[in-house]
Amino acid sequence: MIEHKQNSLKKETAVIVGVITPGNSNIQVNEHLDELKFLAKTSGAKTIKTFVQKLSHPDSKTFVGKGKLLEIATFIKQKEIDIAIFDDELSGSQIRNIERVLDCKILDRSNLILDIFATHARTAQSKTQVELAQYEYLLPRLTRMWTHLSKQKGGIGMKGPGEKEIETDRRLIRNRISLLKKQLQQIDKQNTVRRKKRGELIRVALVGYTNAGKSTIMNLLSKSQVLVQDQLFATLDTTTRKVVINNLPFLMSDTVGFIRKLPHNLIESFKSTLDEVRESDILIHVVDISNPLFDEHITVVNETLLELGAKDKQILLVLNKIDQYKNEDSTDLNNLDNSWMKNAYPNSFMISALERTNIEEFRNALFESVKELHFKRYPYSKKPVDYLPE
Ligand SMILES: Nc1nc2c(ncn2[C@@H]2O[C@H](COP(=O)(O)OP(=O)(O)OP(=O)(O)O)[C@@H](O)[C@H]2O)c(=O)[nH]1
Ligand SMILES: [Mg+2]
Repeated sequence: MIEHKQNSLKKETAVIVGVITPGNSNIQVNEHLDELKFLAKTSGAKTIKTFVQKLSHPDSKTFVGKGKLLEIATFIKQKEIDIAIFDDELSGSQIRNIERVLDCKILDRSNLILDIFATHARTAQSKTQVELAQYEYLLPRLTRMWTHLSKQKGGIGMKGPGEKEIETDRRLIRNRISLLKKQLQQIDKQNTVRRKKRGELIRVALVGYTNAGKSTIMNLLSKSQVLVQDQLFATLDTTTRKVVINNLPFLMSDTVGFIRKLPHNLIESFKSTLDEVRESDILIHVVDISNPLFDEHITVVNETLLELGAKDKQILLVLNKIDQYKNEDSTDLNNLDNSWMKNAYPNSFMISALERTNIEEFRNALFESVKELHFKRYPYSKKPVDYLPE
């Protein structure tokens, strides 16, 4: 795997840089930057200061304007900051221009996401997928990174960038990319065989924005012990467990979370991990309702599902973390059925997976959905009466 992982970011200090464009409110931008801070924290970096600038669009050469960049440079020099993190994917030339002024490590949102994925990957499949996404991200930006790569390959040993060496590295990367793609195809084949062997059970997948509580719900319903952490992308590999409600068995999968501006090549390379989502019968879309941008999160998840070709499934919407809901709009928390959230999402379930609030109601609804589908698909299996609650 490409080596710029958690260790390299440990205890490093960072500043965060974002722009407020006409379509976005200050509140929205601040939330986006808080999320970037959370990504930085998950990678092991400590954010010291956030810089924002109002612009009609990010500057094509330096992302923010020249004056702003100089202001950031002064701060970085004074405080000996290690990294400047930008809230958008930067082009190779933007990185070079910015680096010249700031004289520190420049990372963008995609870098951080790739970094976290690299650190959290556990299986051969996810490790291969992350490496593929990293190289695809690197390829168009190679002019800056080439020295690092030539070191990794050993032998080239050049001191400064030259087109010939960059071309050699490009070729090496392209070869590596095609090898990784072949390896992934092989892993996919094995996984498809494994999935087919599972037999005729209804399949349910937990999907949602990262950190929404998918794994917590998985553990609650399937009595398993998947990793739960207050971190972004704690889950990368899909876990599938058999769940039995009222004697009716079905399969439940916990999957990788989504995020806004998820690098496109990550979605591409994680498509096979997300086969479970594509092939499942019912999706449980888990939302962290305590996040002020939960509406936007729902949209991001729906768009990602669309991109994966999994939007037309039966979806149970679960508004989680009601215990932490910030009651700024005076919602009556004892009468959530009359709340604006319930009006906006009438078919949703409001729960707290942590405090186990309304879990039974949700479990019953899930049971009804699975049962209905089960008998539609297997009309001659056991009679419905066998699955009545005990
Ligand atoms: N307050 C509160 N916290 C919750 C609730 N459900 C989950 N959490 C916390 O939210 C954090 C993320 O939970 P996870 O279950 O790991 O979330 P996830 O959706 O699987 O996240 P990723 O795998 O990282 O995408 C953990 O710290 C959980 O303890 C809830 O109902 N209320
Ligand atoms: Mg998880």
